[in-house]
Amino acid sequence: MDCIFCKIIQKEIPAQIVYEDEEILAFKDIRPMAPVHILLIPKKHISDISEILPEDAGLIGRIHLVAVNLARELGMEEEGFRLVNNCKSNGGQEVFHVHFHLLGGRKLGAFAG
Ligand code: D5M
Repeated sequence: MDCIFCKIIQKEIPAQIVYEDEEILAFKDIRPMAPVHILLIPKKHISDISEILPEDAGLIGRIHLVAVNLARELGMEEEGFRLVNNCKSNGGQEVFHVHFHLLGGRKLGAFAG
């Protein structure tokens, strides 16, 4: 499969991995928009959030739990952070393997897009 994030999961291309379990991977974004910018992905290839199925609900929920745990570990719990998903063209999605951006470490601007 010609998916850059699947290649990161398979360790075919390098990434700065900050968390991994059987079904989730988190790694630093290559183009950081904030002092903390981590991408969280399911190892299962799902092209975008509009493709999730009822059976993916637990997986998507666990990704959010991992994001919050990472935010806590990185000292962002008190001041807060942002967790973002971009979906398809109008949402600004560039990589078609569903992912969540965990952003923080500074005061982020109002989200207008
Ligand atoms: O965001 C896609 C994000 O993926 C964007 O912030 C850059 C990041 N990206 C692309 N390739 C890599 C690699 N190889 N490592 C780490 N991060 C990467 P989107 O929501 O699709 O616009």
